[in-house]
Amino acid sequence: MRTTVGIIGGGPAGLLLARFLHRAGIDCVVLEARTRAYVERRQRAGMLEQGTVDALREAGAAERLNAEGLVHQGIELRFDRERHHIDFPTLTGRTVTIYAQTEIVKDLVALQLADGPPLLFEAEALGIEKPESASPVVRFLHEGREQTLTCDWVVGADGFHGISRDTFPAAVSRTYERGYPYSWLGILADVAPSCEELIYARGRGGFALHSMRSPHVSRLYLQVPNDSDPEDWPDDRIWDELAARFAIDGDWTLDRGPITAKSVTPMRSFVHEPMRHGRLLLAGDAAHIVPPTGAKGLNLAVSDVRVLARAFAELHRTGSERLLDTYSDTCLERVWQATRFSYDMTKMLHAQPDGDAFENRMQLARLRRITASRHAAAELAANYTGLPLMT
Ligand code: RFL
Ligand code: PHB
Repeated sequence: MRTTVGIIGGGPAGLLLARFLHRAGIDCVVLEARTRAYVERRQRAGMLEQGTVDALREAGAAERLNAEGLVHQGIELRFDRERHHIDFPTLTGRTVTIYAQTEIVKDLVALQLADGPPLLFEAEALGIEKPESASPVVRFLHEGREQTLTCDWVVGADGFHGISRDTFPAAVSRTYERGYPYSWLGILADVAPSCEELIYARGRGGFALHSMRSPHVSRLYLQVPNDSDPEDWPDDRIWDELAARFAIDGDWTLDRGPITAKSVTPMRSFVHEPMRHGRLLLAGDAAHIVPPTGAKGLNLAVSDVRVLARAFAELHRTGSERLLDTYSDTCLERVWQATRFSYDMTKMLHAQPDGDAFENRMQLARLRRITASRHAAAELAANYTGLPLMT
């Protein structure tokens, strides 16, 4: 097989890039290791920046998002049994939209299979040969045999555990990493959300987040120690702990319902530099991951893809590689800003396992500043709703 752009990974980054390329008249092939059912069911992100919504519209993939996405005007911060509303339109003129990653993936897969370039499921990339040459080759396993895809360019959109990043020679790779001493226990529940907007709570026992998937389905997260076993968290224990962490002085109750999914996710910050080597370009989680407290992972994957799609379109139109040459630097500017914001939000809202009294005071002082100062609130709102693309 031969194509112009070989895309490894059929997550949001790879699928959205394929849509953009298809619309620009550039041919590509997407290789996805898992089955369609698996990628459409993987529970992950839910909060979309305005720029992400705009990108999905530009790609012609927003029909259901336009009808079903829930537009939110802000978030609520809870601490010290108080609630504080951060109003995005007043502070930034922007809003955010709740629409599940599972639904974005379903929409993109359906479009791709209907009229897009090839998308192969159960096609696992094994290696990328000659990324420095004009014709890199992807070796992959499909229908029981090893096959090859010869490309002009290869995009590694194969997530944090993919193979693309490891193709960079050690001499050119620089990695930056930070672990955190806590994880998130995430649940999906068949119950109407108990709030209109997302609630980020710094409770006594630790962090909790109330999000949602639809007017009938709630998505909630609880800070738990690393290596926690979901089996140790029967449903009643989860609801009791969530209720305690969201508790405020005044009227508010957390409605409970049947829990339909439960999983534990560790938290990590990771950045790989550069994002390009020869004719191999990384996009999304393959190059960088952030703890989910700032809701930035999917949004960063989408902004990488916007920059990349523009660069390929310019190459196709004019023959210039100028935007491909600046791709890595352009994306990394934004990646580091999102990494900083995710780190700050994580540090501000999670209980320190060692109960550091000084750190606790620092967290409260930061939260008090945000709720007391319009400038401090505007800074949070600008980052949360998404910094502009730096092109
Ligand atoms: P993905 O989604 O991991 O997709 C990569 C795809 O590549 C495939 N693959 C391979 N295919 C072929 N050959 C190989 N050798 C392959 N190796 C891997 C995989 O099967 C997969 O289909 O990466 P992508 O596209 O870069 O997208 C990134 C996002 O998924 C991720 O950043 C977000 O989910 C992060 N995230 C959030 N981001 C937000 O912007 N807002 C949120 O509210 C938000 N909440 C979250 C999150 C992530 C979470 N978890 C589980 C880590 C909440 C959670 C709990
Ligand atoms: C989600 O809805 O899954 C979600 C929302 C906001 C976050 C993280 C996850 O910060």
